[in-house]
Amino acid sequence: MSETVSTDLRELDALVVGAGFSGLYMLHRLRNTLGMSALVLEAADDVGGTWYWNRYPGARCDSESYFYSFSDRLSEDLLEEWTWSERFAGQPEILRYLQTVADRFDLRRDIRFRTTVTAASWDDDAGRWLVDTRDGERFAARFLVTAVGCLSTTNLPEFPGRDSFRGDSFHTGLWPHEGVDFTGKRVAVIGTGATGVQLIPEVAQEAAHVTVFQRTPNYDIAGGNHPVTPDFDRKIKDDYPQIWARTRETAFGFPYDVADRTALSVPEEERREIFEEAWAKGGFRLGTTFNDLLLDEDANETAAEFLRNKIRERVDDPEIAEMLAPKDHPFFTKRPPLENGYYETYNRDNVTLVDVNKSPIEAITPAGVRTADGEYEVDSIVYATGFDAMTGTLFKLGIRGRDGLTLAEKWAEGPRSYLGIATHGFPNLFMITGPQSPSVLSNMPVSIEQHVDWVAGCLRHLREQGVARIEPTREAEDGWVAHHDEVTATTLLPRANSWWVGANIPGKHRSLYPYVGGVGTYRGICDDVAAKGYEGFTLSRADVAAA
Ligand code: N01
Repeated sequence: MSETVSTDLRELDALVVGAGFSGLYMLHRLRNTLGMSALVLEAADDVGGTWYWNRYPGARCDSESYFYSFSDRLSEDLLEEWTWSERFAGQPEILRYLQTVADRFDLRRDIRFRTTVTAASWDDDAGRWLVDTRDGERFAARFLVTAVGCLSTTNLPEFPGRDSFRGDSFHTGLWPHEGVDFTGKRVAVIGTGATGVQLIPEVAQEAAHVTVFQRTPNYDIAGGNHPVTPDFDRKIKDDYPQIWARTRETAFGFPYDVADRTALSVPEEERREIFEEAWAKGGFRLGTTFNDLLLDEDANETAAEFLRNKIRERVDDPEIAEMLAPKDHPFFTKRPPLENGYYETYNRDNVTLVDVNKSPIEAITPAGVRTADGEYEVDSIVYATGFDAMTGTLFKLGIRGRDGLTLAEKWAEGPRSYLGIATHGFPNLFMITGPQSPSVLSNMPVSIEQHVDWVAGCLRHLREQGVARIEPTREAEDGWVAHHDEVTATTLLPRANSWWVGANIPGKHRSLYPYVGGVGTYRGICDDVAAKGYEGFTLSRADVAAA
């Protein structure tokens, strides 16, 4: 395949937006496997995506490092050579890993850094995408792949007076590279999701005082982080073929599956022991102890109460413990944070918890944060307020399809996709971990690899068949959306005001954005679509498309 460069328009086989896990692996497949001309456009000045931007204190992955990485699909040698230092690796180590991948596979030469995409329009006559950047550059490519991550557009709530604050403010998703010294400072932290829960214990050790503004308490699960021993590392490396095989078949992309038993089928004492055992192991295993925790309210309540009691055991002040113990939503209907010493942080003299559900934040003032109960004077504010997830960044790309409609317009009433990977009206567009795919309800690298490999297989098929255009049919898309909604309705997930359903962004359409049917099941569906010659897609040959 060819690449031609003219003075004002660079023509490629494929353009990829984003150089995190998805974009790096996509580029590797496009260029190194398929021999296509490909370019990645990346807003940052280095690779890493999420792990480039989220440098806040305590940032680490919540999946165990040994399976939060590329699998043998990328390189068996790299798996053997790379050794993680901690059970849950910190941000600097994961960023180093992604930089290593970029260097090892010589990816940087086809990544354009400091390049923000502002528009992408389908040119139906020429059968290509025209992509514009903030600096006025334009690129053309037959295929456009979004690899923008699911959590890459920050959510900064519009508190009245936000810009009047005299001190320093930070969003965790745009953390300064040089770090922040909170020594001796009075710090407000707004938000207690997975990010706040990682950050708060770290800042509390440094700051003079931390005031935490909590709107909804979460069911935080013990992380149980610890260094990786050489024995454990060797064992994992020896087991890798089985580990990866398991991650591809299980519900959440972890190498362990959900136990095949319901919570209430087990006597109370035995159930508690099962929870205790999972708790002691740490990480998301607690969510896999019974197969109906996400389906049945009574079953769910057993896990919820177990976790509330853990909070009560660890927090000295019973009133604060009750403030931290969630009662308004079932367990795992919001993403449970993993914590390492989070609850004990509230036993410190220099930490105050404020319930902004009871007395909401009314304004940010020059001196700090004002709630209905009074003003909290601080030197710094940390916004751990999350992201406009899954669609925020896709919409910002200004993607305009065949009929001139933007993706934001098409999805005004919620995402409509086929398999979460493509959408009718937008030919030759692939979305890595797009809405209505397992994405954020799974171990991300596993789902990323599955999508990238599926797209690469599809592009190979198109080339072999002389196909110039691929687009899902409206019927296939309607079918997928109906299936997605049907599976969603069997679960408790719609019950919570989570970012999974878009509830954190005022005005955002409420629906479950990721697909909850399970990683293994989903993979089977995608493979089946491919095996049937990309069933549900319209494939047009070059001569037909041009006619
Ligand atoms: O964001 P969040 P996050 N007034 O949206 C609160 C992933 N992650 O950055 O719950 C007051 O979860 C909001 O309150 P509420 C992971 O998938 C992964 O923490 O909406 N409060 C909540 O407490 C995670 O789920 C890792 O009522 C307001 C907080 O801000 C996702 O990223 C590590 C508010 C936002 O929590 C997002 O987590 C960390 C307002 N107006 C994160 N607006 C890894 O393991 C929002 N809040 C890789």
